[in-house]
Amino acid sequence: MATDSAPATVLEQRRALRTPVPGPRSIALGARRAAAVAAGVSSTLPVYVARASGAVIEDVDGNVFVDLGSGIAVTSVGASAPEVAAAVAAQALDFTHTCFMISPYEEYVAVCEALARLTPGDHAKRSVLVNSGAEAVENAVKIARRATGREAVLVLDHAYHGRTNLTMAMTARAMPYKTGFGPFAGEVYRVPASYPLRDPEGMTGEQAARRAIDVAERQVGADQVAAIVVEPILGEGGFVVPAPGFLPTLAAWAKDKGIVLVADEVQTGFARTGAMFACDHEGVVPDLIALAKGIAGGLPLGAVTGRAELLDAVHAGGLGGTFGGNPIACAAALASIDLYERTDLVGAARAIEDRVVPRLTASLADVGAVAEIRGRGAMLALELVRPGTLEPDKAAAQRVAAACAAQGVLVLTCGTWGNVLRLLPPLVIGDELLDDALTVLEDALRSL
Ligand code: PLZ
Repeated sequence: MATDSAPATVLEQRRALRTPVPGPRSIALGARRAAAVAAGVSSTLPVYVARASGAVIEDVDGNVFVDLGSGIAVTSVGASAPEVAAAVAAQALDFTHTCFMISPYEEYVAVCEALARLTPGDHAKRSVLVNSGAEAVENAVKIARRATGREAVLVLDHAYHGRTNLTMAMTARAMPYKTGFGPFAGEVYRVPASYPLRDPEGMTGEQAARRAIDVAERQVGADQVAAIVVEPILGEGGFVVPAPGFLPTLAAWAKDKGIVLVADEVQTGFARTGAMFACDHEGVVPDLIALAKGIAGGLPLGAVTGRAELLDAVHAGGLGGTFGGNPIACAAALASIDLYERTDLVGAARAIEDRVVPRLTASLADVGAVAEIRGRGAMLALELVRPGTLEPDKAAAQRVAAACAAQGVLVLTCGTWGNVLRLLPPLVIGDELLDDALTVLEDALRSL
């Protein structure tokens, strides 16, 4: 596989506004969109993209935005990373698809080898490749059920696992993900998460885990449970880092009860949190890990990696899909994984945390709406409340995001109550660009 073709367009890493946001061309495209695209698909910042590179996005009106979203934690290696673009181009010229279930190819095998090497634990591992995060989570549940012969699945409050029928059932928040879309898949049971800002003061991670285990044992029974699925840091639910000890206590309980521990690292995976996987921060070794997003530098790919005896418990033909592990997506993954390792993007994520957290902590100390600045690596968040209370303030988060957008900084929100601003820059963002975006964010928060 050749990766030495011409590099993709590289944009200057600088914010620039040439028109109001959105500009006239984006407005015109918005009108076409309204007549052609389903209303159920919405966009955070309705500017239409012409090009993107590194940590900037240029729209069709020539406005250049600082990207603090990475397409929801996907383009961690940078948008249109030249190495990824070259690998994609080379693979497309070799062959675009055969279907791995029909006639296999080396790229799929090489991605599975890399995942076995990179994911937590040194046990024998196997992987299956799919197209999305939701599909990865669904397959992890299928594997856990087949391997254990049990049916129940435990999930956390505030969880997000996807939009397919099973993963909707596993996702906590009704609006916009579930409302009107039932009936949902059965045998999914929700237990409390660890949410330090909102848990009783002083509650330890172990206590929070015991609270979850108690619900599971009373309402389901440990011997009925195939899997417990956890996001090591809650993603869409608000970038909530559990209290130390929460994950290890759940892991120990799962091990003791023969329950498969599934880490949904779709959002936290691939260097994002300042470790290759978020489980690494607490030395937790999941039995299965669900991956997607950052795995392939922007190409659609997902994976389940885990204990060989679990993956291999599934009968031949029980896992797969037409496009799963598409060769172009695999080539992009191999190029991305090379970048994560060779250019130390784990270190880059830590450096982003070190640059952002002390600065915002100091500069926003007197902004009463900011209840907490939290997160790990380049997965950081600010939870907004009505000053002096813990009452979530969604409107404030939306106002800040809109003010940032108007100034050329793309900031996403999240959280069960929609009141969390999240920062997910590409890990290659330069210091100057990051500082510039933080100034815009600080100004927006100060003028609340
Ligand atoms: N698991 C932890 O974060 C995707 C979805 C945004 P897919 N999160 C962003 C939206 O509104 O659709 C996600 C995740 C975690 C699973 C998924 C699902 O990944 O690739 O979107 O299916």
